Amino acid sequence: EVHYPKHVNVADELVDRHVREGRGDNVAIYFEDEEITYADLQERVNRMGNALRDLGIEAGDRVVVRFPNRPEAVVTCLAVQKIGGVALPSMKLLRAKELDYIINNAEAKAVVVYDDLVDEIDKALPDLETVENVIVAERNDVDHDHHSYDELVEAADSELEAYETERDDLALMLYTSGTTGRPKGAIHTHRQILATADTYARYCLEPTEDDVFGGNPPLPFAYGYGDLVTFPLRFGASTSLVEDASPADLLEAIENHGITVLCSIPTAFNQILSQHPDGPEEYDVSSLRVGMSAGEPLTPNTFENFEEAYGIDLLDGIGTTEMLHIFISHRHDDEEIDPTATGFPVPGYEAKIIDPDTGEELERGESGLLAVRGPTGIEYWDRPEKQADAVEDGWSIPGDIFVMREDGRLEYKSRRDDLIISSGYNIPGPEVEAVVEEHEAVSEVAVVGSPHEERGEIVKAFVVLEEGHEGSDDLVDEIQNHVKNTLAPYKYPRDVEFCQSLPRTETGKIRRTELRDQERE
Ligand code: 3SK
Repeated sequence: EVHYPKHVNVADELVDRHVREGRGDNVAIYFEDEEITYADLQERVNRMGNALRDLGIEAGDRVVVRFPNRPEAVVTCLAVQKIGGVALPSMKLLRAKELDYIINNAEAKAVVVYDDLVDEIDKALPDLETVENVIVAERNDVDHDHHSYDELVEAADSELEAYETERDDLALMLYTSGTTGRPKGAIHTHRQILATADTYARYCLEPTEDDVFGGNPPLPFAYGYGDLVTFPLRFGASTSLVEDASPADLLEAIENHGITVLCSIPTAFNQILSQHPDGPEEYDVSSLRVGMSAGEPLTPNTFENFEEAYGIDLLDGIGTTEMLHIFISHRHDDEEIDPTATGFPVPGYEAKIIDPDTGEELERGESGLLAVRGPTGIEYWDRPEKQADAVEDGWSIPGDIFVMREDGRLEYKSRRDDLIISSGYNIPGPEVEAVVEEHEAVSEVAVVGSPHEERGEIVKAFVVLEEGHEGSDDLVDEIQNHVKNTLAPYKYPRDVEFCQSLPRTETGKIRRTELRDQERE
């Protein structure tokens, strides 16, 4: 079990503590040609924290942070937390419609945004009920009429004492898509953020001050937040941030920043392998010591090919936004990693497999719902009905079907619900259906995940057309563009199949299971 004092502030633990203990000159963040030390980071966090306070942000207030993987994102999240607020990082691909729901649901007081991403905030702004201030980091000459990040920070004081937060005060809120299409706010405390580092990272990765964490998961994805903010800063190590990293950008960052812990998802590891089969000859990747993989299941094939080409083990693991980070994983010191399994419960967590209908614990070897218990757990913002389904007797139920093998290893089988997991993105089928249905040519639609070698699954739409319309490539393009323009583009159906009717149950519900099974045949 991991214990924390009653009063703890995650920003103080991740930044100030290192300065107090003499690590102020260590590099905290590598970004392009910049090296930001812990002392620099402390000053930037202090100035931003004071700037937010000067605008009236108080303890407990939610602040939206909307950036690509850049230092300002880390600085702003830590600044919000340092003054006792709750950082709400937003996925940069989200559109006004999605931002509108999330920001109003969280009742956020302010938005801090990169200028390239301000347009969707501007579109949503007339409907945002609680936002009092928008602060824009001006990096690309985008016109706006909000506060300037740089001007506020420059005018603010560089000294700031961390607010005396309690360990169970909220510090981070991350929205996750459910199958109903209405995103849910997963809430996390100062203690829980630290616990992800003090369980998974400490025991599975064994980091030291000399490590450099790097990769391409976006910071607003719980996986990226842990890998690229919490873990490196917890251990006085460094993080290498790369904005919109392509495989070549990642390889360059490994060479330039000396990345030791490479964090990504299977799709990206496969892209590195296919686009740079001779990567270790093109780039100096000798600094690498281990890889972390999550977001979707890692196949034995990818594990073996990466090991052969790059000489490191990819540690597969599974986490969720609600649990904040990985709770089942392989460990760096495993004598032999079995790539056909996801691994063992992370030290500090317990896992069991239960019957989905009765909740009874199942025998080893039987497949059922995974239930987990540990220092993090599922907790939603203002969604009591979802909360009741998600936690039973203190056990969180993430919604995945697993088998616990005789040796205690856990083997992933599938998702329980209709969530499509494509390239690490969670895409709720019903949300995409609702948007496809808006197209004038569409009469009915069902959206399911279809297996795909590189992406794990892709979004596939089965479409019944209105009378008088005919399926064509142009219509497929139109439907796809309509989804891309309405929702985050990664949600668009990469495959559209026109059909005469959809399979339905007696009560008229679409039998998505039948369509899913058909795709798997
Ligand atoms: O998808 C995962 O496996 C994951 C891992 C860590 C944190 C969050 C998520 C969704």
